[in-house]
Amino acid sequence: MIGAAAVAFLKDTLKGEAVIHKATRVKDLKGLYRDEEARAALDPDTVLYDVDAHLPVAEGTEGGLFFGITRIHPGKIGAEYIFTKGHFHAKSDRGEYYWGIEGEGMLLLMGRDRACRAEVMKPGSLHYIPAHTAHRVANTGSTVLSFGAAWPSDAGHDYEEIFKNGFSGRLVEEAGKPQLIPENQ
Ligand code: M6P
Ligand code: ZN
Repeated sequence: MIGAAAVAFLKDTLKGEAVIHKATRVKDLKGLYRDEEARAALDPDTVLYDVDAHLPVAEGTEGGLFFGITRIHPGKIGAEYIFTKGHFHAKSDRGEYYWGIEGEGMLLLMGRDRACRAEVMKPGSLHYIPAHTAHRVANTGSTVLSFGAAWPSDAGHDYEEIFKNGFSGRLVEEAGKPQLIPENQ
């Protein structure tokens, strides 16, 4: 039997069967920005980034894969570029791929030892996220940053650790350029 694919992947959107859409708003990022006052002053319902994800199996299924497209709005909260919450995987030994589609950004990678590094994201850049490594993306450009992701369906998300201890590096604008500033290393 020959059939049409159940999902369409068009540049930076996904449409079709088993595709979910999730928006993350100012109120979901409480305590994560260096300048909490600046965050709290914004409309809590403003969307900062959103994700289309193809989840063909139930979350937690061993041996499956998930695929997502994330779009992050440009801008800063205080001096810090708008970013994703960031997470370790709940099953910490699971890795992930990210790749740049449109716009400019930086991927922050932090190991369990809290050593932090950043990789430049741009259209066509491919990023391997090793196991046991927290990952967060910041939009350092002036247009929407979109990136793809593929991860194991049993990886899960551990946000708790990030809400508790944060990342050990922050991407802030200094003299008009992104700088990686160490924090709580
Ligand atoms: C990528 C994947 C998803 C993740 C999303 C947003 O699409 O890594 O698993 O949910 O980015 O990132 P976060 O969950 O850290 O807000
Ligand atoms: Zn992940």
